[in-house]
Amino acid sequence: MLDVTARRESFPVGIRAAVDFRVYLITDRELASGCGLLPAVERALAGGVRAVQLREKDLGGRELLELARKMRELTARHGAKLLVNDRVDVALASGADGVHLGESSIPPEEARRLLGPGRLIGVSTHSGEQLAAVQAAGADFAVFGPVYYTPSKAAYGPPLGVDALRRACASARIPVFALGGVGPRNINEVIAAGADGIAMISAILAAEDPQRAASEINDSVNDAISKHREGQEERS
Ligand code: TZP
Repeated sequence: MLDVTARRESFPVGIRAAVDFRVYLITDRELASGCGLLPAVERALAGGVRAVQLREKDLGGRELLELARKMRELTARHGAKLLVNDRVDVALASGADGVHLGESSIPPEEARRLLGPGRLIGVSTHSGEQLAAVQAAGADFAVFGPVYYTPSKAAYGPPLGVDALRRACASARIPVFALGGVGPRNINEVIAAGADGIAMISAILAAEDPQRAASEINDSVNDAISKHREGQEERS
């Protein structure tokens, strides 16, 4: 297995530069803390989040575009990336940095044809095979999960577990973000398993103070990555 530094160096140079975030915040306005979605995201950005996926699947195109434009304004102010779930048209119209595709979305190759080379394509995956397939199809990064039980999405089926994450990361040549029940308690575990970053909804958005939660999670991810790299250097 490649160590984490060698694995990262094996990523295409463009991907290493473009996927420059470690905490990927996914929106769900049903779960946003009392203050509402935009203020909660704004606090998360103030706490250090540098990538947001707008994922409000029940909104029609017009409403989603309106929200995407507001998110674009907020994320740009904080130097953060914005990806729109599933909707390439809304991503383009809002000036987002890219799109996030799921199993029922158009394939990554088609999204790339529409978006061009300069925008990001993230893809949700649930197995090592899917991860290999989306990598071959030109995805810039993958989200893998659910790793743990997640009360927010029991519909995603049983957790895949940390061993599945470890196996998927070991052969991936694009950054992998662990998703599903990921939060302060298990950041060290998913980073030690090889994840390049983490993705989450509730650990930040449903927190009483999304700014503090984001800032603590950001620090923990950075610490976990440094520790993991040091551990690997000592062993080699
Ligand atoms: N896909 C797999 S699990 C999940 C999605 C969108 C939800 C994760 O939510 P949380 O609150 O971070 O566990």
